[in-house]
Amino acid sequence: MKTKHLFTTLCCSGLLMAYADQSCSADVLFDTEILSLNLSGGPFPMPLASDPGNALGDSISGYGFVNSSVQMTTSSQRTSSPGPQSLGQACAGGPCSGAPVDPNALDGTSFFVSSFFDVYFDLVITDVDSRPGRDYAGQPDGASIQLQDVLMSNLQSFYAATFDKTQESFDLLMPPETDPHISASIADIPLGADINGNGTNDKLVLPLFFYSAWNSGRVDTTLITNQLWHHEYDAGAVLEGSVGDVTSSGTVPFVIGAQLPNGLPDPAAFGGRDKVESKLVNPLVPEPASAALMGFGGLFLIRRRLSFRPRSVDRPGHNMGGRL
Ligand SMILES: [Ca+2]
Ligand SMILES: [Ca+2]
Repeated sequence: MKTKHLFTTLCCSGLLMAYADQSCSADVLFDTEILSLNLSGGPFPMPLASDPGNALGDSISGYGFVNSSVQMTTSSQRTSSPGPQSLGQACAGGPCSGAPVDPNALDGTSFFVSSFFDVYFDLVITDVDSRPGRDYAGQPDGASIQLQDVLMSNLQSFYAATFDKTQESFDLLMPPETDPHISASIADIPLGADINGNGTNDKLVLPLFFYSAWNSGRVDTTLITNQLWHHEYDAGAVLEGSVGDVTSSGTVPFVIGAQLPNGLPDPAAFGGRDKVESKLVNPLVPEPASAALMGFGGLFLIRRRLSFRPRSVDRPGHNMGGRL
């Protein structure tokens, strides 16, 4: 996988020497899924009104701006005909072989973590602009546009974390707010209409999605000890995009959300409470005590099998036409 290859290259190159010594000797791999996004905010000026003559005075290339509220959810959250899941992986150390991990041995180890998600999301963009002429092309005032199953692949974050055997997902997930997930791909969404009236249908392009899990307000839950966790957190995001002819690379820019003075997404502008699931891929090295117990259990099982051998039993799952 392209992203996994990047993990390995980064980890084992001189670029990350501070972490390489420890993290290249072991790896911890998680399968992840964004279970829910509940991002909302606005109003944001969206270039979705038809204004070829610039009657509104501030239109660009025939696209007029309409103040709009925006809601973003994962496509898998839809109650009616849910869309694809938003899956990902997070690799601490590497190369991520999925070899057995021993939480006791790794406790306190510094790792460099690389995380990605392929996000399928739905956007609902609603006209909240009551000014004359500020309506979506061909729509009445107050209309909503729904865009479903938009794919933003390879949303990536790289960050440092320290393995803690007492914490959910060993404290390796989610990244700190200062290391947002950032898109490494472009979502291209045909709108099926010619907004600026130049004879060519238009599309909405989203080249940048910038997504931060806030440090405060995190609630992590263990579902299965050292194997499965849920992470709930406050999030902020910025989506930068443009609207233009399907034949162009986009002409009129827009921004959903806003950046704080330090450059991070402002959750007050476009944010919400989101949830991620993480599942350990590596098998766990058994605790010495439970390993011994398993040994005794195995012996007991063998003794039982030996003692029951003379009896014939029905085995419906392996029925070969008669009694075994
Ligand atoms: Ca309107
Ligand atoms: Ca057009």
